[in-house]
Amino acid sequence: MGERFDHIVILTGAGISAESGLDTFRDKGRDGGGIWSGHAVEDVATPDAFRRNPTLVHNFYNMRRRAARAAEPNDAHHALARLEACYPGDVQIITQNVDDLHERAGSRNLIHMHGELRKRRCTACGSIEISDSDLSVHTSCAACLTQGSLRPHIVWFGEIPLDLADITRHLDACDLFLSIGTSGTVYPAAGFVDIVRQNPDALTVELNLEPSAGETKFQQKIYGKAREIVPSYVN
Ligand code: BV8
Repeated sequence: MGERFDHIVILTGAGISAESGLDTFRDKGRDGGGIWSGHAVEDVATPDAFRRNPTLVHNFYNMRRRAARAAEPNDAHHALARLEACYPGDVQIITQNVDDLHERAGSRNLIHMHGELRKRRCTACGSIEISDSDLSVHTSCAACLTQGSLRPHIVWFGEIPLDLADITRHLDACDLFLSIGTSGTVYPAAGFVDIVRQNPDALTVELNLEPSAGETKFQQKIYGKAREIVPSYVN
């Protein structure tokens, strides 16, 4: 990155974790590209699916929580953590991912706009707990002891993403916007680049395996595997 920026905002998606072995949503992953045991992610990651079949949805997230725990951050995660530690300007990551690979690589300025696999929320008392254990309809809330009231602290389709006001403040102040490993298919995240482009002095860059749905909105585009193109771009 030749020139000097004051506020770097980095949006990450499932593609940055792909080389850590975590399936993406829409690629031809091990489970056939966004399909989980015969269910489209959009059909499992919804409040209605949870109401209809909580055990199916718990199992979906239990499987992904175990996979995330077994995965390791890759060179792309480490490059972003180094950038935050060493760069003279502000570096803020906004991730759509629910794994904790950015944290485990050392990133601290991090917003999980779609929640986190390691957190569960009680629908009875609202408390949020951190735990790596499986969730089921028999699990009790540690705070209010209600059985079966816990749900993954994950933003499902049709639910409002977390920390949007904070995110908008970062996007308004941003002079470099990097979009890494996302297909640009889910809103409002896919529309963040439009907010940044309202500032004519901001530079927008897409780093992805292939052009995303929003590729024409970016001034610069770099295609390849995140663990190769991200370290070479940010170092
Ligand atoms: C909202 C957590 C209102 C869950 C996720 C009808 C009804 C209700 C809503 C809607 C509707 N129609 C449209 C909507 C809006 C909806 C939406 O956008 N739907 C889409 C399908 C059209 N959005 C919502 O519902 C959102 N909420 O709208 O609320 C509102 C909003 C604002 C203010 C007030 C009210 C909530 C959406 C959140 C859903 N939860 N995740 C979970 O993880 O289980 S979404 C999930 O998919 C991700 O979090 C991410 O956001 C999204 C896209 O995934 P990506 O990360 O991009 O991954 P993908 O597989 O798609 O792409 C991977 C990319 O990586 C590819 O481009 C690939 O080329 C690249 N790649 C692969 N390997 C590599 C690589 N790149 C580099 N290196 C590699 N090695």
